[in-house]
Amino acid sequence: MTSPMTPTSIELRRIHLDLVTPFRTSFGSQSSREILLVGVTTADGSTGWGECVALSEPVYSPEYVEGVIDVIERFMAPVLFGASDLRAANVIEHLERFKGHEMAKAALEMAVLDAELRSGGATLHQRLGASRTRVPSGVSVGIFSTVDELLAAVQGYVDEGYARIKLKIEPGWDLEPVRLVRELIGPDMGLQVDANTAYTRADIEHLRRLDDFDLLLIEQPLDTDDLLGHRALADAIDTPVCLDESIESFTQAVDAVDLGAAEIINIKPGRVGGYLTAVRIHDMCRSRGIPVWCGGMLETGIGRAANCALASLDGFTLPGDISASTRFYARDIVLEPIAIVDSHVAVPSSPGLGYDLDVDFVDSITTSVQRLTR
Ligand code: OSB
Ligand code: MG
Repeated sequence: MTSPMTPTSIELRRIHLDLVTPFRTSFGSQSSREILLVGVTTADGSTGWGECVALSEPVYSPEYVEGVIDVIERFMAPVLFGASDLRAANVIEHLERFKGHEMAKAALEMAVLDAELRSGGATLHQRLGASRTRVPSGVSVGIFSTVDELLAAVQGYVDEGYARIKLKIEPGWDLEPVRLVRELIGPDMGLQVDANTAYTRADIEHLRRLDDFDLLLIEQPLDTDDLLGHRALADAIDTPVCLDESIESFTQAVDAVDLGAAEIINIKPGRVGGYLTAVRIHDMCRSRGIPVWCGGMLETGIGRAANCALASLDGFTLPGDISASTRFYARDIVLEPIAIVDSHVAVPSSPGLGYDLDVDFVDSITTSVQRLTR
């Protein structure tokens, strides 16, 4: 049992990173990433960092960077400063009064978890009780203006050693690109698609044509709140239906499985309110035979290291969106960038979430800092 801590300051640090190449999805195109880092320092002097997965705009989920800063500053930080028994395991409980804002809560829990693990000299991997020491690395490939550009990009990722490919799709960019990529990578490589809610129930017959390409899954084709639509789709097609945006809590995960709306779940710790809730969803899915995999949100090495530890749990039976740092960034903010060796990423073995910050580089890309104190 770890000893409780008293948080004395919380730092909200916004950084800006350019992407190595624009990333286009059905909800938009981005060429840079604004990321909120949340640092929690405790009375014993230890500091932990969390990486908030919120995007700059509320186009993937309702949360966005500026809103996260506001809700933490106005509501969440004061509650944590008032806590004398703070542990990673009760951060979510302390913040329970506040509805939603899972990404803000997750970032705070993540920072406290990092501080707790560091002061106890333990790794996240040990804390979660995971056994594997490396995880297969999948890559998420955006939408391009031409199929030639797409095929060149996919070939590049295959050459880098990625274990599976995920293609972003939308109406007008689905059957043909998927067919050509399947042809390019051959029948044995894992291939899946992600629509980020771009389709409607009227597209079920169309989406059934994806069954020809032996996909591992189709991720979030319909609206976030359309669980029954996903159930209808799952009944109509052979490709397994996987939910991402729809799952924002443990209860929603249980309901989606009960309803037959989720045959597979993409677990993103930031989206469900943290790593500890992510583990609960993993355990539930494992006991019910629902495969899970770890999603990504264009994280820096902080989130990537932690995702890697999470994905080393036994129920993560499908490759995650756990790519190398170089997939999105020329230079990562951690001293040891995440790299692919033999199609896998190694689970970090240093205390805490498993990274060491490149402090000077972080300073050089910081666009704003707020330091909240007790
Ligand atoms: O839907 O999985 C998604 C990135 C931002 C927001 C949503 C998604 C994604 C990705 C990128 O697909 C995954 C990654 O970080 O590798
Ligand atoms: Mg997705």
